Amino acid sequence: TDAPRDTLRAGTATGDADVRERFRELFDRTADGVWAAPGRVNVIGEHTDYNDGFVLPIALPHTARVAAARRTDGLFRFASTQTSVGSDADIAVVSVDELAPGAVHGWAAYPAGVAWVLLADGHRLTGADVLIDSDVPTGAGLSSSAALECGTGLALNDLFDAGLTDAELARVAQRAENDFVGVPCGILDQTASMRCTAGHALFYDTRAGLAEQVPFDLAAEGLRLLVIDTRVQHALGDGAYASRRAACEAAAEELGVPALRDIGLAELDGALERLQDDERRRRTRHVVTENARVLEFVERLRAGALRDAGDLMVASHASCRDDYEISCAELDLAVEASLAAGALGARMTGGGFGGSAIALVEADAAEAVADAVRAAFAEAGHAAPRVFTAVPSAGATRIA
Ligand code: GAF
Repeated sequence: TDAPRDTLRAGTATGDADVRERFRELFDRTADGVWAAPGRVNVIGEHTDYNDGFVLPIALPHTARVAAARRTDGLFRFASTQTSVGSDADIAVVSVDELAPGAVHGWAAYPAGVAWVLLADGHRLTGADVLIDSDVPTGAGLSSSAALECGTGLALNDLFDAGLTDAELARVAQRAENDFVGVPCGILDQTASMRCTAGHALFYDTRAGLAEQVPFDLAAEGLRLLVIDTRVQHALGDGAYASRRAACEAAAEELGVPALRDIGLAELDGALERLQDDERRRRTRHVVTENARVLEFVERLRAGALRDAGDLMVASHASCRDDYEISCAELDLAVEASLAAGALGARMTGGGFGGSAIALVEADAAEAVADAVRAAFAEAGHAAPRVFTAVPSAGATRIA
């Protein structure tokens, strides 16, 4: 019999052999090892991380694979198969002494930033050759940056016996992005990349640093989670992300709490009355209700009622769109078209302003939902989206 048509296969992650061979060609030496760190989708809990709140990501099968070898002469050489194989000009070279914010630009700032943070923390890094081969879509809100950072962090941790835990490496990666690259992101993406496990969603309390692996076996329940990459490039560095974060911090200060996490659903109305500014009120309402939705989603997951959790995704999207104002026409269309075609729930995921949406669908409806989204995009004159299945995959690990 014919295999069912499946245009929604999960990631294309290859093994370690390719990147090892390319490392040898480029650097004319053998890699000491190969590490892999995944991208992620956040199932629910958006823009809650820097408010000390709750998130629920899964890791994607798409990874950044990092082949690396120690050097002893104080030089770092960073290369990417996406930009630089075979060409010396595209290798970012920086010495331990020169490594400082602003010294490295473009994609190489992410791995270089990780080395800089480790050095700043007193780890004795003496240089390394690093080649990165990633199939995490970039600019798609799927944490391609965190994958680069976490893969590099794990590699350097092993090469120099730094002895850091996954949670510590997530913080190192976040600091690289905050202080070296200059993006004021929270801890969601790096925690997902370091700490997710296959077949689970990671319920993470960003204040307590507590992680719980919640079984998220979509296939066993006859469900699929589609990722719809709108191909609208999102960028967190353009000020909109920072302004959301600033509004939340200002609201928390006005309310006299350390973070918006400290406002529960029961206190929301009172808090909204006390806030003077309408923008702060809407940002606060998003964060408080979104935290509550994460908790409710996890309850339903634990109760084996994932099928009934779609309404929380829909409410999350509306809150991101209307109160937090981080959606865009393509994300809204991806969600609306998915729901109209029978998705159980759908929402934008990640930072917003473009990037990807996710849709929870019955497995046997996946192709029809994907086709409906593609048709709606064509009809609206948008570029064709990239649609694939998100399989909850492993976090960062050494693969060779
Ligand atoms: C981006 C950020 F990097 C995360 O820290 C998080 O704030 C997310 O947007 C929104 O939930 O991915």
